[in-house]
Amino acid sequence: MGKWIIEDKECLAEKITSDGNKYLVGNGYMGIRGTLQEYKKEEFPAINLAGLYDQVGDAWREPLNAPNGLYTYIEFEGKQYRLPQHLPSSHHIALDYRHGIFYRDTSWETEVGKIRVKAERFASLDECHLIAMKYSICSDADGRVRIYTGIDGEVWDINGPHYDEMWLSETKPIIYGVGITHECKYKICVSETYDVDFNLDEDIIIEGRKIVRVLSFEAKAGISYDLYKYIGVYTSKDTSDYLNEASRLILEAKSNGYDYILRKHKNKWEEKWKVSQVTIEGDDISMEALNYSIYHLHSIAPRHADSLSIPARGLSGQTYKGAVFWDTEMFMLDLFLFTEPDVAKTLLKYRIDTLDGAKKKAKDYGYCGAFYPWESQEGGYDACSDYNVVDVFTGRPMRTYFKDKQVHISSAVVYGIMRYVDYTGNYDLLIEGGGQVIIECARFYYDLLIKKVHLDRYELHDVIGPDEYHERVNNNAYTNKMAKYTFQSAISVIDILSQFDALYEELSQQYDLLWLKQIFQDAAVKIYIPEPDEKNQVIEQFDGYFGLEDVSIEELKKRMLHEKEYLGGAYGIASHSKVIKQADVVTMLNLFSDEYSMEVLLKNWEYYEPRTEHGSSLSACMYSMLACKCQMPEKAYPLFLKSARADLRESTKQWAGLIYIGGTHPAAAGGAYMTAIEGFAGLRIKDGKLNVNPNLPSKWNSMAFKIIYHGDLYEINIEKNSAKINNLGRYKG
Ligand code: IFM
Repeated sequence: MGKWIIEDKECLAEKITSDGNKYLVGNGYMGIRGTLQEYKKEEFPAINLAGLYDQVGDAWREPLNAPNGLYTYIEFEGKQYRLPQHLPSSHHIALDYRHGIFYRDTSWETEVGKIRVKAERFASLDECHLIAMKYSICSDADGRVRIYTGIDGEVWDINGPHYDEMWLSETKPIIYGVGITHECKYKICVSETYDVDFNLDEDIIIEGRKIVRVLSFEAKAGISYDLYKYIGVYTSKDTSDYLNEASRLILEAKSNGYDYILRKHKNKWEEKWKVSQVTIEGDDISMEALNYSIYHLHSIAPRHADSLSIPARGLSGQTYKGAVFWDTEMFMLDLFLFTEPDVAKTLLKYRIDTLDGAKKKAKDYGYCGAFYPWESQEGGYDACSDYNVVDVFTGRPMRTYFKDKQVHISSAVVYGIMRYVDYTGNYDLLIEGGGQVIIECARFYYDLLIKKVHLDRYELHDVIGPDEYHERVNNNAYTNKMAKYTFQSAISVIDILSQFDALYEELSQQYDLLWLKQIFQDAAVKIYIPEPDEKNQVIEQFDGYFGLEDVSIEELKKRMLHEKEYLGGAYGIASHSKVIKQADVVTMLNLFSDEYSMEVLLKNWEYYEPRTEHGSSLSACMYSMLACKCQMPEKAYPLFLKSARADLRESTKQWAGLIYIGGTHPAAAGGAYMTAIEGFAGLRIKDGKLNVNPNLPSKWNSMAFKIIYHGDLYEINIEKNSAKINNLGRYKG
């Protein structure tokens, strides 16, 4: 089964930020960055919370990091040993990504031999408010050890501090750190208690925003002293009784014991893998990267809520404002749809519950219907700024139009809901508000349509497609096609809902449904969808794209005057060229591949791939999937690995000027999963049945995975020359 472990033995200060992402553990309620126990805010430790945000002053609103209840370091014979200040003689970190457990093992030389710290920790998948840690110390010589352990309320923030106050207190045997947020006055409560089976003296000190226990004992050489820490995280958004709940939880955990809660946590992970593991024979690198990607998605799946989505950087911190983009529906959703439909429903319910925000946004721009936020936060607030990029030459913020013009975001919501209907066979989500979301999105696109008097067709002007380098273009093929898809979806949704009398009646009070069907039908027929060019079969990305300068990416980059200059927008050097940031036409062809000939798919892949910078981690998987559909698995393979290894390679962008923009890349992780399942295995629904059309890369001898479709669990085994789909019966969850 392979090792399911990633590890690192180097101790390099510059890897602190990327390790934080790569070694993340989480359970959907919180993500704990893979940093060390002794790290202070300068080293970016974070217990990042899902779905809670705060704004201080005019800075960007961002998600919250909880007070750090893992905070721990040691002193031996009066001298501190901690990273990054004290160079170790050996250091090893590891992540068991089958079970979401982070390990460290560090030794330092002291005057009388070595002192070694070994630790492991996890965010329980069984109990989302619970973190547990085992911390062991062993020295070569007898000596006085002090363990400093407690809660660090000096939290790392990008745009903080978010806690106006930090209450630190002790009610034996528990210590608490409760932060009160600036904007909504949320109380973020962290409780902590510990257990040891040896004698020690204990003091508690409060210094600034830290509450720390000082645990002292005489250590004997060669004996391992184990400290078990239990940490509870509750917020006033979870319950008004957050303090009692946080206390009850950790006392119960302590009485059950570390091994017991670890076992329960591991069992939960095994349950996930039973359905979601993808087995690849012949290529361990792919198998590791793919399952590691799946691990990341499981770690951030909101199982504790029934209406919550996943931010573009998962739960790895505050970059990208912790906001939800189209990434969730278009890239991450499929894993959950195929292996845990309840989570897929939770993600989509978030869009249903934020419909009012989307309607307000449309209204603010002078349109009807629902225009979803480009960067959605709590309550459907659009966190996207009008000035998303800083001009490196003038230091001035640059006007960007992502928020105003990436209108394709609403169609991503529609796509997600319709996909849920297709794969689950259930109308529950449509009935619970999803139907209305689709109608509102269709109304929005209808309102955006433009008709030139001499043409009997509708157009969409002044938009930004997935390729963000070319702003404010007309007739972006992807956007127009997705708008058409939205009209068609709305028509079928109105038909579906007509089967539910009470709901249909209720909707009829708000809308003239027959008339809407008519106008959507007209729009779906008449909206202009750029066709493949007769000569070369290539679809023009937007009006005028073919007339732009055809310069290679390499040549273009030679023109850069600053290594961090932005290539898109009004003055960007890519804007007037054919160089694009990420898959655009290719994304469209992927989604609608059945409607185009193989020749068109291939010609467009060949045309756009060399012109695509893959400047976004969302890009490679789309090219990879389309390459599979063009029966080019060898071309698909490196692009698949690029996606699957986005968080393993440490080569993703971590800084933009002085702003930390690193974090995990769950859309790339989801894209890797889609590529494996829908690309290499070629899974799709045909005539209401699951179908595979495999195209394995030469290194893969076979591939096996499971899928939930219409409530049944299927096992799919693919060999070089054969494929089997086996129905295992009703999936009981
Ligand atoms: O949603 C993406 C976008 O397509 C490219 N820039 C980053 C966003 C978040 O991942």
